[in-house]
Amino acid sequence: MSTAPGAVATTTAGPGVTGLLAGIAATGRDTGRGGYSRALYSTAEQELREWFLDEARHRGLDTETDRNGALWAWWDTGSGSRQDAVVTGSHLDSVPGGGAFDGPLGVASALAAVDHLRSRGMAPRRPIALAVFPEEEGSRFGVACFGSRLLTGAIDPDKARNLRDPDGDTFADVAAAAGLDPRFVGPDPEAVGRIGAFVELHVEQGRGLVDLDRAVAVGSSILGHGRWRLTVAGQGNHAGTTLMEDRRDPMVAAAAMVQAVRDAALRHPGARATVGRIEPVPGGTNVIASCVNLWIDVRHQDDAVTAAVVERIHAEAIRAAAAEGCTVRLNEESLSPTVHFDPALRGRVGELLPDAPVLDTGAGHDAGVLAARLPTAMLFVRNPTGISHSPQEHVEDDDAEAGALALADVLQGLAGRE
Ligand code: HGY
Ligand code: MN
Ligand code: MN
Repeated sequence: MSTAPGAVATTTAGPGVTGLLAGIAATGRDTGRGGYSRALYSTAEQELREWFLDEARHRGLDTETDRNGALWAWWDTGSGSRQDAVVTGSHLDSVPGGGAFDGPLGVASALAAVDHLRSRGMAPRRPIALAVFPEEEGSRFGVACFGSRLLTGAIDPDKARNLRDPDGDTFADVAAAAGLDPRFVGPDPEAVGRIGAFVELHVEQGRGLVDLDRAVAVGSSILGHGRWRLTVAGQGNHAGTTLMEDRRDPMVAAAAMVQAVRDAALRHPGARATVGRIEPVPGGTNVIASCVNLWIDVRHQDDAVTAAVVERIHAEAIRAAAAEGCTVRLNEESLSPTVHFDPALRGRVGELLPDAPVLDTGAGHDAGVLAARLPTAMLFVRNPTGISHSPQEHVEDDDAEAGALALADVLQGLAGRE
């Protein structure tokens, strides 16, 4: 779908990142959990999609939604070519009860950076595109950076079509309801081929910039990370009529596994392992579960250590299941190796932002997936709480605007005329 932009004058005093984010502050608020829940193709996420497309068209950008559901907004050079583009953007979906900035800060900053460049009178010598990648959090279909994996062929399209959300709906059905043709999801070499460089601005999901007392950093690497599901099977039964000695309770085995996940990570300095989601089936207060699913997130700079932690967890899970007369199965759901950003692009970004420190990140990003196919870089903006994937995630207004200015400087340096 491509929508020719309306001819709209841009103003030098754009709304800024703060003004742009204020426009979506009410969208997808989660009154139960706090923060925001903006799952892929939920009403909230669809509203955010429209918000982005409207803001982009308002800036005279040519917008399109690609066959994987990613959004693109083009600032063309007038040559008719869309090759070697400098692309910037992030995601709009969130984790359940997430913060206001994880994803949307990068998208709003891209829009604000266009305003800055327009106010500087810049005419790009390379096309500039703003991009929004769907399902970065993998909160609905379980695969991190799902949209950028589809785009780059890092996930099999059939596997993608058949992924199911917690309600049991397949991605194919959900995507079709959102207007995609699921037959065509999958690698898009033309779209990837148009990108000369991708620069993602993101809220820092830690305290690095707080400790350095700086507003903006340049990214160096992304920690390798993966997600696995443990399925523990026992004997479902009645909570009142089943004596303790007659039980094969998968919830008890799962409790031991949660402990084992933590213990396995502690055996390897720098490793992180988390159980953030556990689902007993059927999930009744007066019901001994027949099965329990628990998802583990394991991360380490060294991919071999990540594998060793998972192996240890699996061995301990088998032991814990057997102790309760249960069985356990481990399934890998997504895995991303540690990514070091393109040295040449990172060096150029560093020249353009000479005062910005360099930070690695323990959080995954679409820039990490795209890095397998093209030069990518990241900018991080200070988060005074250092907390993320939580309503406590925060960015001060001045830092948000500093991030957009830094992004504008990078885009001008990469795509502006000398
Ligand atoms: O999970 C992550 O690291 C990212 O926030 N999606
Ligand atoms: Mn996130
Ligand atoms: Mn993110």
